[in-house]
Amino acid sequence: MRHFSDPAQARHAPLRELHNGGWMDYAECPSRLEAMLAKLGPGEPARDFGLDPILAVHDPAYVAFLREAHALWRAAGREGDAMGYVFPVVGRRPLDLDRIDAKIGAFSMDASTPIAADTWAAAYGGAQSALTALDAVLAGDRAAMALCRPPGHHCGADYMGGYCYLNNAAIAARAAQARGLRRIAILDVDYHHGNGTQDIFYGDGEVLFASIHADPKTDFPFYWGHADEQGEGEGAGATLNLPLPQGTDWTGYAPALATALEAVRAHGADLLIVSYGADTFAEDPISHFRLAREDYTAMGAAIAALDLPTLVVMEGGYAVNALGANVSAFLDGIER
Ligand code: Q9C
Ligand code: ZN
Repeated sequence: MRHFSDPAQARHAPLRELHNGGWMDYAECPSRLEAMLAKLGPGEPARDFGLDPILAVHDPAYVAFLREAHALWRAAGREGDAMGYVFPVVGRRPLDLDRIDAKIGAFSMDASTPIAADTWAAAYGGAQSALTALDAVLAGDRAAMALCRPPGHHCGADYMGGYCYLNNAAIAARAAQARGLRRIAILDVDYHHGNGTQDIFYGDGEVLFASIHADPKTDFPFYWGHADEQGEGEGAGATLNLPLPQGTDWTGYAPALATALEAVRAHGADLLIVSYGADTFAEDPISHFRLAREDYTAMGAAIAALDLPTLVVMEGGYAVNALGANVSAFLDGIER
């Protein structure tokens, strides 16, 4: 299977994140990309499809903010990474506020998504990787992988969060629709619920969002991903959340996967987009499932049995030393 990435994706390098009230090294680190490339080989470079496919998902004011945030931070006399500390939980509205701290809060859902000097370049490169891999699938490849980093599934149309700035899976889904594919399924197997992707397609009956993730009662992002969230309006029934308890291993995971795959089949999708996270791995440092490497091959094979054109988009996975092998195991399964 061909894979795609952009060298700019390695330039996003926040130093630290707020974790349970203290500072820790930033888990979503540049060496994640290096680790995948070391195992999978250099792959192919992303081509530049421009801003339009990004703006088909994300609010222009949010994109403008992402592009200027770090410069505004520096202009305010700050050092290091731009981070917010005030969030308009109630009454968020388009106030025209100039102070960088006000802008960050308005465009974020958490304080664990810092903006460093090259964050925009990396996020932009990752989105282009997703679009390039999509192009390979639309040109006839049965499957292709975008080694996106930073990841995308936590950010919505106008907010960042959970290490995510641009929603690569959503951008690819909308681009596929612009090229004539109507019915699309997004299967999210990252450890965390893909709240941003869910938000973007919540009222859209053409795009199924099915997610298997740690129960948000115990895990980030807490406020999304509960089983009773099933879509609204035209999208009613086109969101499927399958939360699982901490400690879940393949025995508990496989039935949920079968349920999700049955929903994808029933949706009648022309294209499958997989938001793949390797943070379900037993040794992941910030997560609490117990999948083993060979489980990723079984997961890939079960997905491949759908026999749908498949775009795989990288999300999380923080056991960096195991990341390349875990991604590779998953792709082996898809290629069976
Ligand atoms: N200790 C993805 O896997 N953690 N994002 C917040 C808490 C955020 C994970 C800090 C985890 C986000 C794409
Ligand atoms: Zn995750």
